[in-house]
Amino acid sequence: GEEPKTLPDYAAWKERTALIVHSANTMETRRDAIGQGVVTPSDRLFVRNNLPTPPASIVANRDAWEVRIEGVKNPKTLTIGDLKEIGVSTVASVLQCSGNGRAFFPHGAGGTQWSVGAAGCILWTGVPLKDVVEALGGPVDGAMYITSTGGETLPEGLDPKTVKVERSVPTRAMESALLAWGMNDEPLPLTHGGPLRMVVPGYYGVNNVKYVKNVAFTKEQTDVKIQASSYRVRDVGKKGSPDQPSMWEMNVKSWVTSPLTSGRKGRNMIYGVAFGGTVSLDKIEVSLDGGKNWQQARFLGPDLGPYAWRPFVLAADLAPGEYRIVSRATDTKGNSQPEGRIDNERGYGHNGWSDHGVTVTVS
Ligand code: MSS
Repeated sequence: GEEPKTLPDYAAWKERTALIVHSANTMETRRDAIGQGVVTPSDRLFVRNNLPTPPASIVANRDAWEVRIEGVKNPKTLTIGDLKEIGVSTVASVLQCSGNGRAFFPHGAGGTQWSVGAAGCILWTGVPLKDVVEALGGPVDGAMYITSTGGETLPEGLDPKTVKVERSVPTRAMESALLAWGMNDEPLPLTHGGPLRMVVPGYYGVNNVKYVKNVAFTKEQTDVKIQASSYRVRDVGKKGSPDQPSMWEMNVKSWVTSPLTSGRKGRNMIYGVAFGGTVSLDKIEVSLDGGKNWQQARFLGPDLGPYAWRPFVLAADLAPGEYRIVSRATDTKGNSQPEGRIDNERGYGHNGWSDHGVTVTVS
């Protein structure tokens, strides 16, 4: 549809010119606004809400927000004030929507037509989940999943299971998960889940539950729709079901952020971003001829750890002409971006390098 001109109230503080506003619930960073920084400025970060944002009153007294921890030896309700006494850590991680890149699928995958901008690299500050769990006696025997519940008030008249934002991730995520109250060195904005958010570094956006009010160690995955049938990778035309892969660990990915359409003959600096999900990066290559020849590009700025993205740059001396510029990241386990995409009903997890390329005219 037509692009709405204004930002919704709850996101009015965002930098309008840096965003494509798809709807009142979905905004992505423009490709030319991603920049060359190691961290995405908060006012440029994409937004994706499945439900109306809770009222601002929930961030009026942040330290009083309560989260219930269950499925541990000593279940307990803790305030953010309590959490702050248990421990604190800061982790850089990429927040990326499962459907980032959906716009490139030719079958017209349903949902927001995200290009590359439903992603950003954020500094999250909070308490390591494993410290909280340890303080409460550890997980109950047989716990397989960490199940987090969002704090939205559910719309009336609907089956809660069809609308509730509740996500289960495997307990292996406990090593890096964080209950975060800070984002980019500021109190976590309501727009991004304040006062408290579950952060699962290297996992797709949906697992990073905002306004988290309940965290449970469970034997089974939750049976709510957003877990059981949504965010499942399946063939085009198939319905979602619990036996299909869930959108958990992100795959290795990169894209060029500049130039996007035109350049001047001579030296051009080609910029982009790359990340490996839960695995750190080994290298990033750039091709100026649509993938026939590759050159190794150089990472730019400090390495903020395995879950962060790395801006990259390649200096290229270009004669007038047309260039198909693509990038391909490889992680330290040897996983590389594929050339193509894996078609799937909802257009999830696209990391193919070909579709993410840009055609640049140099004159
Ligand atoms: N949480 C809650 N609570 N709610 C909602 O809705 N969403 C998801 C996550 N979390 C939600 C939550 C998603 S889906 C995403 S991406 C993310 O979040 C986003 O974020 P920001 O902050 O950006 O908005 Mo896809 O995979």
